Amino acid sequence: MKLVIAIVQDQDASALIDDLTDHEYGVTKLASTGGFLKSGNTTLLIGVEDNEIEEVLRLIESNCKTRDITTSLLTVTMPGDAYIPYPLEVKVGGATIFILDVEKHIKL
Ligand code: 2BA
Repeated sequence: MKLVIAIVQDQDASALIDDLTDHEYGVTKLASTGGFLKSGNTTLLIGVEDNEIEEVLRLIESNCKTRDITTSLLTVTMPGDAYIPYPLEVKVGGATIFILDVEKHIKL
């Protein structure tokens, strides 16, 4: 068994969860925050059998889009110690995925 940890954008989470649930995968949604942009994203925990990984990856790929996000995280220092926000464009997503081996799965 594997645990899929998928970090996705909030905008994609709902449709992805519906799609996973329709295909009878169990999923847990966690509210998370990206370290770089310091903005909200969604982390999904999905426990699956080894032979289901490919289908789960396909569902994630079909629901998660790559988006260009413009942020003003970068600042330029000006004379007199003034900081001017400088727009920075980053591509976010579709999804950041980790797949872990599960030693044991217990339901009590
Ligand atoms: P954030 O950390 O907020 O990163 C958002 C986007 O900013 C990233 O998109 C990437 O395009 C850019 N970015 C991140 N760190 C950067 C840096 N040091 N310099 C320049 N640009 C940078 P994604 O790669 O699609 O990542 C989306 C979210 O997935 C991340 O949000 C973070 O929450 C998570 N993530 C990505 N890689 C991870 C990792 N190795 N471990 C844990 N979480 C990760």
